[in-house]
Amino acid sequence: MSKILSTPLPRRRFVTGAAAGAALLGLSPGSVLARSPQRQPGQVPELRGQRFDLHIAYQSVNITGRDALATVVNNSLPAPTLRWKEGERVHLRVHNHLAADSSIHWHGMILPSNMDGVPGMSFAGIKPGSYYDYTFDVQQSGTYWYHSHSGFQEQTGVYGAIVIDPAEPDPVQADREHVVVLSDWTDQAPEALYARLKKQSHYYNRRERTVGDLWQDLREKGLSATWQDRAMWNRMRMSDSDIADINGLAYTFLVNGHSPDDNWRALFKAGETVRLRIINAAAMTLFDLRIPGLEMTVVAADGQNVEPVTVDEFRIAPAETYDVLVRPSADRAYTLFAQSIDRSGYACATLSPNSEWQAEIPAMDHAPRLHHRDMGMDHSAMAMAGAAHAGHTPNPATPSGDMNHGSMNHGKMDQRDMSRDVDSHAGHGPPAEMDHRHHGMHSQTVPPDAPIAPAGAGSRAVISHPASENNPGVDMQAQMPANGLDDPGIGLREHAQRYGRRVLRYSQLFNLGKTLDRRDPERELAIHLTGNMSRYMWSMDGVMFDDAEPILLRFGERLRIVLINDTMMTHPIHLHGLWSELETGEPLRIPRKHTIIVQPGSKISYLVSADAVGRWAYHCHLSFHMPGMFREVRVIGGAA
Ligand SMILES: [Cu+2]
Repeated sequence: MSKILSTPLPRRRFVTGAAAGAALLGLSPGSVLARSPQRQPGQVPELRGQRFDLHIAYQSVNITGRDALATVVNNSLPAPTLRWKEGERVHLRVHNHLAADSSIHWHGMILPSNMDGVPGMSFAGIKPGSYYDYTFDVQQSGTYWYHSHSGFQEQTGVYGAIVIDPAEPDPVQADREHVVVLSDWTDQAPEALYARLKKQSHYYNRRERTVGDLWQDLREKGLSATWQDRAMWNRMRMSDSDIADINGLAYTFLVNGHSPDDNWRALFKAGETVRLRIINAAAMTLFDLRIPGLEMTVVAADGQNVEPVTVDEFRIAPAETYDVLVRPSADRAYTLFAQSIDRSGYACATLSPNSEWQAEIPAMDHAPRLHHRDMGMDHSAMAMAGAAHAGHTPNPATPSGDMNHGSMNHGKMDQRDMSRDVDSHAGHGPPAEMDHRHHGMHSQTVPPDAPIAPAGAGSRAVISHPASENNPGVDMQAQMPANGLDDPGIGLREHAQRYGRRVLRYSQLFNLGKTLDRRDPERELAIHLTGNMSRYMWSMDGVMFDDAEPILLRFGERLRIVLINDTMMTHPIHLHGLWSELETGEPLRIPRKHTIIVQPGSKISYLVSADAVGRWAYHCHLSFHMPGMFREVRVIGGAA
C-alpha cells in the first residue's frame, strides 16, 4: 500500500497548463504551438478481465507548473480504463487509502442498488483503510465511466473510463479506437472554489458588460432597447455572461490527464476508420468538441448505439459520453478541440499518423451571451401581451430590495396563452441566434385533465410551478419554457450561419435498435430545476436535497419525467440505476441515456421504466450543484 501512496506520477504526464492560460489572455494559438514540448504523452493504463483491484490514494501531481495534491486510482490520472465484456460478472475490490470516506460509482451501469456506490444511499461508503467489494453482471456494452461519489474527490482525480465489448458482433466497426477523457483540473481545493462561489457567485465571471459594450449596444439596438435590457439584468441581479460558474480562470482543461501544453497524442493511419470514445469527466465544465477538418459520425450516446448522425461539432456535458467515428483520409495531423461552454479555455489533443506532427490549434469561438429564451420567455407571448419581459417571472417570494415587480409586467400576461403548452419556438430567438427551420411548430392546447400523451413525442401537459418554489432559494421561474429537445444550446444556435458547422441536437438521436418497453407512460412527473444564482443555492422544485422526501416509483411502472429548468444555467441531470429514454419523436426508436442536458429556461422529457428496486440517486452532475439539486428516487413494491 505504501508503495502506491509514495510513487509519484511520471513527470512527463503532468506539465504546465500555460496554454490554457494563454488562451484566456487572448494570446494567439501560435504561441501555444511554439512552446509545445516535443514529448509524447503516455497512454492511460487499461485493465482487462473480470477481477480488478482499485486503490484510491493521494498523489502529488504537477499539471499547471505547481505541485498539487490529487486523489487518484492505481497511481493514474485519469484512473485506469476498465475493459469489460458484456454478459460477464465483474468483481471490483476498491481500496480506500485516503483520510476521508470514499466510494466508486459505476456511471451508467445497470446494476443492483447496493453496487451503485452512492454513500448514504447504496451503501455506507468506504472507510479510510478499508475496502468494498463490488460484484455485478455486465448487462450492456459501450462507453461508460466511473468516479468517486464522495465529497469532491471526482474533481481531484478519481475518474476513469469503462469500455464494454458487446457479446454480439459490434454493429460499429472501426480499424482502431481511442478513449478520450475530458476533465477540468484545479490546483486549489475544490472546497475552496465552492466556498468562493457561495460568497460571491459571480467571482469567476470576468465578462461583465463594459462601457465599450454599452456603446455597441446603443449603436445596434438603440437607446430604448439597450436601457430595458440592462435594467432587466440589473433588476434580476444576474449577468447575461453567467455561462459557467467556474471557468478557465481556475481550471486547466485536460484530455486523458494532459493539459493543452502537453497535447496528448493519438495515432492513426490515413484511410482508417477511427472510433473515439469521448467521456466528459469534468466536475463543472460543458465542452463543445470538434476536430477541424474532420466530420464526426456519432454512433453512440451514453454507451448506447444510435442511428449514425454526422456532425461537425457537439456539446458534451459532465457525465455524458459520445462515441464517434472519424475517417481521416489525409496523411496529416488533426486537433481534437474541446472548448469550454463559455470559451474561457479548452482541452485539446492531436490525432496524427506521426507522433511528431501537430495541427494548428484553432481560435476559440465568440463567447455566448444569455438571451430571453434562456429565461423561459416566449417571444410570441411577449408580443401579444405587449410587455417587454412578460414571460419571465422573478420569484415574488425572493426578497430583493431593488427588484421592481411592477415593471416586469408579468401580471399582464394573457392567461390563455399562459396555459398553452408552447413548443420550442426556436425561430423567435434574438437575431444572432435565429433559426428559421422550426417556425410554427406549436403543439396543441391540452386541458389539465387530458390524458397523458403517448410515448415518443413528449409531454403535452401544462407547466405549473409548485408552491414549494415560493421561497428565497428560487430567484426565477420559466413561465414559457422553450422546448429543449431541438436546441443545441447556448452559444451553438447560430453556428450553421456563423461558422458553417453542423452541431448535434438531441432531436437527432434515435436508437439504433427498437424501443424495448413499448408501453405508454401511466403518469407524468414534472420536476423543476431551481436555484438562486446570487446565493449560489441549487434545488429541485425549490427544495434542497436535505429537506426533500424521496421520489417514489412503483416497481414495474412506466412513467414520463418532465424536467423544467427554472434557472439560466445548463444542468446535466443524471438518474442512477434506470435508463432515461429521451423522447426524440419516434416511439419505436427512443434513445437511452443516463444523463440529460436541460437547457436554461427549457423543458425536456424522457420515459423511465422502474425496473430496478432500490434507492437511486438523481441529480445534477455539476459537482457544485449536486449538494442541493439532488433527489433520492426509490423504486418500491417489487422483489429486491
Ligand atoms: Cu446543475
